[in-house]
Amino acid sequence: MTITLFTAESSIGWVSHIALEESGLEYEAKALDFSQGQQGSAEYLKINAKARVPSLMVDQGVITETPAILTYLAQLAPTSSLALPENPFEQAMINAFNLYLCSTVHVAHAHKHRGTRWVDDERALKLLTDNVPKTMAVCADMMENQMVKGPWVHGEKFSTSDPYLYRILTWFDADGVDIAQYPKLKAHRDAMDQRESVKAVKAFFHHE
Ligand SMILES: N[C@@H](CCC(=O)N[C@@H](CS)C(=O)NCC(=O)O)C(=O)O
Repeated sequence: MTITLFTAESSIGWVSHIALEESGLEYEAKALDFSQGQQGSAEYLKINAKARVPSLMVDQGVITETPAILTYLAQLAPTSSLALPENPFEQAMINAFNLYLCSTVHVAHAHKHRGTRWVDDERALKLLTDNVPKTMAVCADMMENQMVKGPWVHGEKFSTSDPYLYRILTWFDADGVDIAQYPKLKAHRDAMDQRESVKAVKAFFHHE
């Protein structure tokens, strides 16, 4: 099977990219240039009409939405670090965490640069942006105190939640959240930085 990931440098596409590296599957990554508006090009809209990344193109079609891509990759690579637990409750915990990141934390972050998705009034836009350090800190508190077990999100076993949390944590500094206030989250980001999968994605984008 041919697997192609459409991603972009400053995007949530990193999560699927790191997961592909963890999976051991063969794939190709293609980076869109947001500064050129390539996500809205006629060619890309045929792949993903939502004009967003990531999109994962496989033989059967195109998968969008990070949690869906992660579950798919975990099922394709059952002997990798992404492997889903057999226990349905443990699977639900992974889904619940990934969906919290998708529906709440990523959306809180998007208020910083993508506020025009919701409002066009200048003052309303400024209020949305100004609120980002506060709303992201609420999410950080929730993850630190209620969700992340450590060393990985769900405890001793790595899962798809770990690349996802990592990407969100890389946004903390720019979002005005001091990660030093969150020991478990800080340790998680540091541990992920040591993984070969993360180093490979950084190298792809010529980071560090
Ligand atoms: N819910 C989607 C969100 C995808 C998304 O919002 N991607 C952003 C990058 S972080 C994007 O493609 N933005 C392009 C734009 O807004 O024009 C997912 O989790 O995959």
